[in-house]
Amino acid sequence: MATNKFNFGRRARLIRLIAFILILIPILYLLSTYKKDRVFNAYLRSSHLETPKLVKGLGNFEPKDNKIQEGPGEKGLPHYLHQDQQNAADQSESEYGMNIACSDEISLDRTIRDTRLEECRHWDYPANLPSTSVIIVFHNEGWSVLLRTVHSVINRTPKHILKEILLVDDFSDKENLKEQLENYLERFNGVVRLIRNTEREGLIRTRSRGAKEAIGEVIVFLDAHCEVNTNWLPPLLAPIYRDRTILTVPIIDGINHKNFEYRPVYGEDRHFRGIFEWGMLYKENEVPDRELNRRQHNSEPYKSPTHAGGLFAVNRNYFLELGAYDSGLLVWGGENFELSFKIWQCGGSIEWVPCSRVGHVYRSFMPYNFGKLAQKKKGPLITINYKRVIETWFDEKYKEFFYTREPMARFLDMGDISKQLELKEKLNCKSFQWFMDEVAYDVLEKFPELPPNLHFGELRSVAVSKCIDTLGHGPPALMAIQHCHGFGNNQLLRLNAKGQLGVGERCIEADGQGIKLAFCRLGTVDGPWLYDENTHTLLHRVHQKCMALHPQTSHLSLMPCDINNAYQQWLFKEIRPK
Ligand code: LR7
Ligand code: MN
Repeated sequence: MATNKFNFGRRARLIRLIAFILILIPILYLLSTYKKDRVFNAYLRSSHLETPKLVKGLGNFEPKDNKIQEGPGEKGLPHYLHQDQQNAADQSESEYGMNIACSDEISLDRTIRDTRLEECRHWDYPANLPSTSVIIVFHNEGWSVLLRTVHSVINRTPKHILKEILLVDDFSDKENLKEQLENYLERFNGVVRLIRNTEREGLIRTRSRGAKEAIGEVIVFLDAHCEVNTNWLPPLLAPIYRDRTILTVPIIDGINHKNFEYRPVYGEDRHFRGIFEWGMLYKENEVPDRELNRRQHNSEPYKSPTHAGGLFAVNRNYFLELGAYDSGLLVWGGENFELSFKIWQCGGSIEWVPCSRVGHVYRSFMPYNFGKLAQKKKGPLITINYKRVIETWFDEKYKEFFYTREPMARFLDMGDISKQLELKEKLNCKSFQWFMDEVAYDVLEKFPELPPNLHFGELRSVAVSKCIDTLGHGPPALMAIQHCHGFGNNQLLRLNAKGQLGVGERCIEADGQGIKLAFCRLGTVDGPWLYDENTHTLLHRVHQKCMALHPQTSHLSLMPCDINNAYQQWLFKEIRPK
């Protein structure tokens, strides 16, 4: 019995031991493989993360191997066509504003240079980032450029975050964007969705439509000629994950419209942010120290007053709660300001994200017209858009700066903005002054408040009854004299109370060669000119000479003043939009 008992006890222990080992083996095996799996480890590290964390090794979403490929345009290098392809190149450039013939020879999956700061490779981001719809609106884009945008997103975005790519066709009429495009997209197994407008809506309304149709929690807008860079999306999503009222903007690299070279617009570690001048031209300015120093690491996001407009991420519901874009804005322009002012003044914020980089093709010119929407309007559409935006979001004082810089805008019909004002009221939005003081404090440094205009309109020579004209040239260029057309534009001059004579955002100055279009000195609003309303002469106070027209050559220059000489007499004639 005793032996039996002993035997039984020993056997039971043995069985327990074997069972224990049997259970342990798979556990040990699993642990050893998990150890090898960096993604799982990273997941363990970061699933609890609320905010990104700088780590020693590679960040959790970094690609493990960098693809090496050979071929035209690989690594983002420029690609040059052969001499005998010049015709095709020229033709596509005049059709699309970019060299599609060159793009056609470059792989849709080409590699590009990683242009990020080195530090960017070492951030862990929260693992459960919000699902994302990438929305790309397009009107008559070149095939290979549009599809390279799609391919780059597919290739460089973690699958589990990318809910869909939503293509919204704004009534293109190019043949290859019809059935051929639908067939091509089938290979993406439903990840890429295509919807089409039944009439031309312009990019602004088309984006709002895309936002409504999207199914992701976050929406990211891209122009239809972009290439996203390594690990571009997680850093854009991380701030939104923390706070749904943050709109994030990637740093935009340039893709050359002739040879498709991919390269950063600015040097490596200087940070820029979006501002504006008083005619509402978009500008970029080095980020003030006050903002930079708020951060711990140089690759962290920083706040920006505004952004270029095309590329950004935002929580979809938040965007829709803000009314998406003002639907009264037509086709192109100003929507970036509308959204920026709205977000900032109504409690949200905008961050630029150095670790997210996206390339964009800057075209040589705009290859499309504004369609029927523009024909219904009197005056330039973009200025009408700006007027809607400033009338909604600016305080009275700042509205005056806009009208001083764009005198004809006062007379433009901007339509009804009561819905926008209601929204501003409802959301209890702050004043523009608050925005200028707390967010856009670098704007007034660059573009000080504008003294009122003493005169604006065309400047007509008494002697020949023709007008001063820039001929559309950029500075530095000689000013010319032309038949007066009454539309303003290159003939719309203004003289302010501090003696600055300007056309658009440029200034008119004089030197030994003649009367010239020049860059206004940054941060100043004064100038040398004095107009005498009795003698109609324009005195240059520094040179103590007057603006004169040469009777034979029509050259404009400074001459010793002679108030009785009709070639030195000038009349400002106010003009109205036609
Ligand atoms: O009627 C149109 N319908 C469209 O769908 C006109 C255009 N589009 C599409 C077009 O195919 C493209 O995909 O809309 C997108 C933007 O149009 P672009 O590329 O002609 O605009 P852009 O790059 O010249 O201009 C910038 O300013 C615009 C103002 O309304 C938009 O905000 C653009 O998105 C914006 N682009 C960028 O911010 C990229 C960086 C450029 C800079 C600085
Ligand atoms: Mn663009």
